[in-house]
Amino acid sequence: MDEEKMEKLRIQLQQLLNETQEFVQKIPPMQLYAAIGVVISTIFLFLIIRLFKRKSSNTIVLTGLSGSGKTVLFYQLRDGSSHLGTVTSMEPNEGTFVLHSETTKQKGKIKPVHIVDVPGHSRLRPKLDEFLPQAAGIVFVVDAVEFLPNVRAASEYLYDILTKASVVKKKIPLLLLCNKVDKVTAHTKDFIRKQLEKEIEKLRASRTALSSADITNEYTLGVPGEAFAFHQCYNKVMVAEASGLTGDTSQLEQFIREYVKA
Ligand SMILES: Nc1nc2c(ncn2[C@@H]2O[C@H](COP(=O)(O)OP(=O)(O)O)[C@@H](O)[C@H]2O)c(=O)[nH]1
Ligand SMILES: [Mg+2]
Repeated sequence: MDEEKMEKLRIQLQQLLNETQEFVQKIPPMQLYAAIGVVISTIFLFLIIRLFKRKSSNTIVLTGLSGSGKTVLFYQLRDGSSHLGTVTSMEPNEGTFVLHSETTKQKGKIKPVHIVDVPGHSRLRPKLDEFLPQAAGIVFVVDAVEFLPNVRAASEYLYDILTKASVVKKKIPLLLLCNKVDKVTAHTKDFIRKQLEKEIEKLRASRTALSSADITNEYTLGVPGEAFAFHQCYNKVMVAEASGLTGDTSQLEQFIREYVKA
């Protein structure tokens, strides 16, 4: 029975092959060559496009003053837990992983994110220059509760980042992340944005007053004659809220996945 079927199939295949052969022979050779030419050049074009399309970065730099909650956020993104009590702030935490909230989806198909948590400690800031040039996005974490006592320091740090050549030239998007919103005393993100803009405005005035030899910042910020606002930056600056402690990191994850496509 089975052999009979196989034989039938074989004959059918042979017939199909013969018909195809006849068909191809009937096509004028010029047309055939043209068709082959089109196929080959299309393949070629695809290869060239692939070659020139630079491998997009998957690095997200988490930074901000010490105590703002970067390390807790890092663990929350990686493990879905804050690892409270085991957290130290002297070493950069670094890892390449699929976000914890994504692990329930088809894991193999999701592109991992390389996340670097660069401590805000001034001694470690050179670390930032190492990671910024390859960043797909920067997350600047701000403590929304203890915000006012730190506004000056935070603005200085943010100013330095926003005037770095690597950030300006590559237009690396920055997310101002107001963290610890689980506390009722947390300031709103609009308040934080406005205060930071005001502080940066003051910094800008004092820094441009310095003699040009003293200016270490590579680019100037904002529009001359206008009060500073984040929308004047060459790179996109967005504001969002989070709580690393309670695992409320959806806006942060949205930012990450906008710039590191899954
Ligand atoms: N209430 C609250 N506390 C937080 C939150 N995230 C971090 N903290 C606390 O803030 C402190 C500093 O956190 P850490 O992640 O070490 O900050 P880092 O120095 O920026 O890495 C720790 O005591 C955390 O428990 C948060 O979302 N809400
Ligand atoms: Mg830390």
